Amino acid sequence: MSRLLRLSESLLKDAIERGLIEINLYDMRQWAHDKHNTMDDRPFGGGPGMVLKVDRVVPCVEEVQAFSEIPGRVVMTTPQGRLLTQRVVEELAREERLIILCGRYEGFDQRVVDILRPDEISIGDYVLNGGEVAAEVIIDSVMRLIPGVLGDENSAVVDSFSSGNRLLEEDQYTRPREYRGLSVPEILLSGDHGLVEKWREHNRKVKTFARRPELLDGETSED
Ligand code: 6GU
Repeated sequence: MSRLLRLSESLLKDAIERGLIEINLYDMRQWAHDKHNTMDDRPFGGGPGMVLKVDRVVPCVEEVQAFSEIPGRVVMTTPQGRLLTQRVVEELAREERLIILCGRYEGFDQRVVDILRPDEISIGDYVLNGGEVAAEVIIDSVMRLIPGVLGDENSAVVDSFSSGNRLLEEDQYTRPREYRGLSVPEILLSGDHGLVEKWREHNRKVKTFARRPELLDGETSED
């Protein structure tokens, strides 16, 4: 539950207090009505690990959906899901309500997917112990696109990876002008805004070409 505390930090806390977003956390174990609160069981066919039970998870999600008139889009965090990109984040941010289902250690019985038809999402090609971190990543990235959440309405628009911007951000500098023999590029001190913008654009392109050339290919598989 300590993860929940992170949700109350800064930007998110502020957005909640201002009524811009609402976040509720539910423990699926509350829907396990047997005396041991069993949520998972051994997989049919054998093998390691445990499987989250369909007759626990489905009633839980359906009940949570019924708490509001808007059933909400069900998102499931899973390494088998489609990759979370800014495009996907923008798509999720358009939803009125999201229900993020996250498993821990174990996977879900396939019938959870068959019944709830969740939007299965992975946050990257690496292994996490549980979906909570992934859920937090989803919340963080989606939240900042909700109008009013960020102080500056424009700041989300110019970010790297927002729609229409497939370049990495340029190098940034502030005072001092020189530190350990490293100087700030002269152009940034010139006061010539046109020249500064040209430098930034060039810097973004060079940086993107060096680090993430695939971003310059234009249309990618997720477009
Ligand atoms: Cl969404 N969940 C888990 N458990 N591992 C992951 C992931 C999600 N995305 C990448 N690895």
